[in-house]
Amino acid sequence: MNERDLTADKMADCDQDLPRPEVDDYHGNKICDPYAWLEDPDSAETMAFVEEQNKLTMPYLEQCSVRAQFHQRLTELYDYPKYSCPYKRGTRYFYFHNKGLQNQDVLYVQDSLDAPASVFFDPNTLSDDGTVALKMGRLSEECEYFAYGLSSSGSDWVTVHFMKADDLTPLPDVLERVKFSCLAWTHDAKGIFYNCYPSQEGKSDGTETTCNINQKLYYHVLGTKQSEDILVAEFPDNPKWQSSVTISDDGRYAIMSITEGCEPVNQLWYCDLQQLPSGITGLLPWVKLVDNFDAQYSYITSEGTVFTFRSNLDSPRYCVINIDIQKPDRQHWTTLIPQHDKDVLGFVSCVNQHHLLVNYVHDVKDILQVYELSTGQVVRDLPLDVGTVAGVSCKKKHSEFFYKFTSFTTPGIIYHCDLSELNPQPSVFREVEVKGIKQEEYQTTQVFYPSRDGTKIPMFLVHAKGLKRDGTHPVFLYGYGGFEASIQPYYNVAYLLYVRHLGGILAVANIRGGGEYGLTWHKAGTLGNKQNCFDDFQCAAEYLIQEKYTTASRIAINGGSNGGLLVAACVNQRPDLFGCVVAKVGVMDMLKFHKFTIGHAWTTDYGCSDDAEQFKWLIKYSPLHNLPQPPYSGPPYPAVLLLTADHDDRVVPLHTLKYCAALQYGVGSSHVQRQPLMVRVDTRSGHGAGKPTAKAILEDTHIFSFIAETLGLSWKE
Ligand code: X97
Repeated sequence: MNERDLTADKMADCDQDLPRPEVDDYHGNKICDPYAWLEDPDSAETMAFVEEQNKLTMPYLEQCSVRAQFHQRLTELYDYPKYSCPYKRGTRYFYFHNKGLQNQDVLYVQDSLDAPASVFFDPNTLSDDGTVALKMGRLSEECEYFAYGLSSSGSDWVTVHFMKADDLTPLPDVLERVKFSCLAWTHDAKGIFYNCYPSQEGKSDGTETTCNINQKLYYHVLGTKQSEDILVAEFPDNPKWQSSVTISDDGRYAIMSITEGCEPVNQLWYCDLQQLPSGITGLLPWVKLVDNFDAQYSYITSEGTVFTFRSNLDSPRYCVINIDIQKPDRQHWTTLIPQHDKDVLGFVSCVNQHHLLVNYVHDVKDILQVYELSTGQVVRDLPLDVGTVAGVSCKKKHSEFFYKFTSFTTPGIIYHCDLSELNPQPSVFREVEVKGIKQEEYQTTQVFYPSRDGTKIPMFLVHAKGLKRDGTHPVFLYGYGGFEASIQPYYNVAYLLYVRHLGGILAVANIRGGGEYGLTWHKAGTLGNKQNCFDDFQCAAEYLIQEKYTTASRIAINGGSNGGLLVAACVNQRPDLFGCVVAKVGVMDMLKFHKFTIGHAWTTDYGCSDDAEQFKWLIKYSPLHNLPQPPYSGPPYPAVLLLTADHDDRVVPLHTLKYCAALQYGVGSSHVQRQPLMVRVDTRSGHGAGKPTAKAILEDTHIFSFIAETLGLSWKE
């Protein structure tokens, strides 16, 4: 197909009897956008569309044959106690805990690890339906104050509040218009650095689609009004820049990282707070240690003027470097821990004054070690089972630390270790059990399958022990493939329920675009290479069929956000390869995503249709622009369930709504299409973070009921 044909092919007929047909010109290519009217979330037409869709979808989901059993069993199994690692501030310990079915985790405090715990902050008291969530909680260095963000209905917008940490007295300070923000106390506890956006026209409750640009960095002095906050950094020439401040471990420096979009690169500016004669009073005299976007530098710790960073400078698998800010020229920078031959250096944290807690990722499984800060030499291994370190808590000035291990079949084991002991050994601090699920009945394996270009792709499989490869098993195939995010083993009772009661196999494909093997793996799935993600995912399905786990009609594919794009692009390319598609909060309009909220930040992974060459990449796979036009007579599409929510201001609902309309128009016209093509639009809900437990259980119930119904699965007691 030549380019002209390709474009002509995407020119949806504009003869549809719809209001305000829109045609856009991209570098001389006319692209019709017949459902552009769905971009206004508040128009009567959009509201009617959503209502009509839900009126079809919700009764369908509610009548699925396994729905009641799935909901009851999921509620039962989800009702197990969940804990975070405790962390020490001042002399006390803090940890999050959920008794089982509480909508939001509760923050507890205790005087010592074996003293009774009391509630420190309970978000469940803030709303009846659990839709107000705690986002970012920061105790000041000596534990005088607690600053915390609240977000409503799943929106990215945050309002910051404050309270005294000793007697829980609320303080009157309130910070509004906060989004994608740091929250960093100065060690004197006088105030806090945070980011916010200028006020905008119209509403800002997470249902708007307004572009987020010109974020600024402020210092708020406790006890003053937000209107008096001190602007400490702004970038009027670079509206897409976002900043974030960390205070050095010794409290002396404010270290500012500047990013543009989602690429793992940042500039690095710092300010010596001790050199400010009258404190923080205006734009800070920032010193630019790195003034370009060549690599990423994440602060780990500092000893005097020697700063230690995790970096990908000439190291796609990351390394640890030292920079003495008194000798800032690159020729003086030194490598403390060089990049590993194969494994990716994950997080690094300083503990016990002179140690580093170092994580490596080896074929998608975590490794944890203790290093000497002064030499960069390993001093001990912390043995782990096959899985993931789901959390660590430590502080430079404390000798003890905690880490939490999890896997597809382990809900969570928290270990405690004290490096001040003679021969420190980690011990199990807390282990939770899920009653009703026998871990030993399940088996997790990792396979490596070839993609279209021969690249070996890792994939985890979780299924009943002793499963026969007779090609009959339903599969739930999950992928993400972007933004250098690694999909490591994690615990999810809904998955185990699918395995146990629906006879399924969980398959998690670690496709390119993620960070599983570092920056090279990530870049191999971005920009002009994005098709690699779709090839990797389709090859996962083909491998599972070829190895006689399943057949195409029994494969359900699932992804959210960038993963929603993944599954939607894959079903357009291979409608015959899957039995069911569940796309959550997906990016579906690749020509316009950069125009809404924070979409512009994703051009680092996707490119942008404003650029002629990048337009050509995007038009080839954009889910919205590669749907069939009626009359469609190709292979029927699998069952499709799309999910979005009214307060999703990360990936605005219009992506899913426009895609849904075009899918129903194009594929729904086919005489051979029997499987449903539906959308579920939730209310008082967002992109996913902070979702109350009751909503999460209901959503998973609907997803798995839809899969069971459309793949023809029945409940096994
Ligand atoms: C975002 O869209 C996050 C948007 C805001 N944001 C950036 N850079 C981040 C950030 O633009 O939070 C960042 C954080 C983690 C990972 C990547 C970027 C940042 C801000 C301040 C300081 C440092 C970093 N994200 C993507 C998303 O939600 C994926 C990861 C975060 N998508 C939805 C991508 C496509 C669909």
